[in-house]
Amino acid sequence: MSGINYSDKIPNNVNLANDRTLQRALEHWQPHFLDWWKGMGPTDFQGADVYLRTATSVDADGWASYGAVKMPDYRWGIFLADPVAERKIGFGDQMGQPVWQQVPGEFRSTLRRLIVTQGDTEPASVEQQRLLGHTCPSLYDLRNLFQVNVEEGRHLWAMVYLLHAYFGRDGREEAEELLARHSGDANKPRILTTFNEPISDWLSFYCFTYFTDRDGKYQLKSLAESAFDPLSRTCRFMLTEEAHHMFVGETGIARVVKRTLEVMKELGTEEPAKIRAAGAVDLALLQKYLNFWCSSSLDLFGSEISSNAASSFANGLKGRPDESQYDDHVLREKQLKLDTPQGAQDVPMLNALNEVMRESYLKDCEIGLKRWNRQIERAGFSFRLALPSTRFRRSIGSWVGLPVDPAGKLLPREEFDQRLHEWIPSQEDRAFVRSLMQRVVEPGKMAGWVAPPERGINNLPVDYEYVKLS
Ligand code: BYC
Repeated sequence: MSGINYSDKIPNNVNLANDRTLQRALEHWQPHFLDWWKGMGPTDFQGADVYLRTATSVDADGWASYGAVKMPDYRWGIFLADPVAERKIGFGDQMGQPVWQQVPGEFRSTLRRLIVTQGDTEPASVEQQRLLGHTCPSLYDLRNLFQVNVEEGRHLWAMVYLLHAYFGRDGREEAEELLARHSGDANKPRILTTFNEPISDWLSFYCFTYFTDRDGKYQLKSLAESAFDPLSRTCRFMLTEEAHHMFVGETGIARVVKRTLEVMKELGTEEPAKIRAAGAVDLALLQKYLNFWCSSSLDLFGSEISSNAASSFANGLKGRPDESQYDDHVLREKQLKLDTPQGAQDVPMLNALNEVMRESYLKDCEIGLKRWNRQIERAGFSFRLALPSTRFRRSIGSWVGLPVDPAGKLLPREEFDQRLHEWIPSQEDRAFVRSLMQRVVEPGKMAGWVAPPERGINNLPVDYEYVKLS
């Protein structure tokens, strides 16, 4: 990459043009990233012109520049939100002291682990979604998928920038490893379980962007509070992009609900078999997908009782989302009552922070549920969608592996095993959903199982040719 105009090729606000160390690290990593994108990114669409937004600066005009781009030519950039003058540490035992512009030696490995864990999820999600383009319900959806994919790629760049700029040789090695682990790979899987689940249909994609990207929002918000200022600024900018990903999920599920309600009205029935026969997703089936992805995403917050979370908070590495909304930012005196299989237990608040975060996440998840249920109510049907209990299907924490139903009730193991597919999709359910996934690529046309969106992207009409297939 020598002789390259860095600002043009790699839009950035980190002075890349004058930073030889960073340039050298990127010269090595960037070709590996492009190989990874071509090998593990969206299959067969590398030559298509996609109507994408690109971040070219962090201000209102530049963070979303729209235009037709071939994905391998996408300009993945490196951006930090503007610095806050004289920013002070906002929580933990060093509260009130100046934030750090460099990594303190004693927190080096913990910070690196947090950044690597965050970074690992970004390419993982692109890998999980790589085949979806073949079964897109419309060009509008196809474009949204690719927008999400290129931005997850940019979020990987954001974390790699931190590794390259602040963690020396081991940071460079970790950056290579981020391209070497692969979602679902038996030998070298991604770090967190949810990111090894296949996303082989669009209903899963909508659920993933609703639930799992929302976990991303909460994790990024908590890292945006960090005393390590470059991490805070990086995450703050990533959050502006994350909003669109959750929009794709929330409106995607709303469009599925809308179409299903139309079919239910046309046929005058709530019977799943008849709705399926008409080529729509019955609401009970949608509920199973919500149960699956919500419970899987709940695991991403870690254990309810966590000494890792306690020390990350006390040391100022990772705060609570929107830390300023709380009164007490040190938490040495507080306790939280936790609901465990052994009964209610008082736990030092510092050790219960994963749970605090999980609870605020769930409140945010409820917003979409309320909207979708309002649609159902207005259509005159009695079915209601709900979030599963936090005890259901847990793979980490005190409820791990216990036979609890989505209402939170502990069942005999045998009954739980027998009834599991009343609550999460069975092979048959998944096969049915896959059968609906027929590719629709005529501008303005939609697959039969999902309603059109209310509006297009960036004020363009819904029938705009968002992806020009080559
Ligand atoms: N799977 O003390 P514990 C996103 C490990 S999504 C496997 O309970 P802790 C995105 C844990 O590492 C946001 N392992 O939890 C969304 C620990 O291992 P060690 C991703 C797990 O450490 C869509 C041990 O179990 N960002 O951005 O307080 C598309 C005990 O852990 C899991 C982050 O996660 C799991 N689910 O918190 C694209 C932020 N959970 O250290 C992108 C960075 C825990 O004993 N990561 N473990 O070997 C963190 O903040 C924390 O590491 C965790 C866990 C929240 C993951």
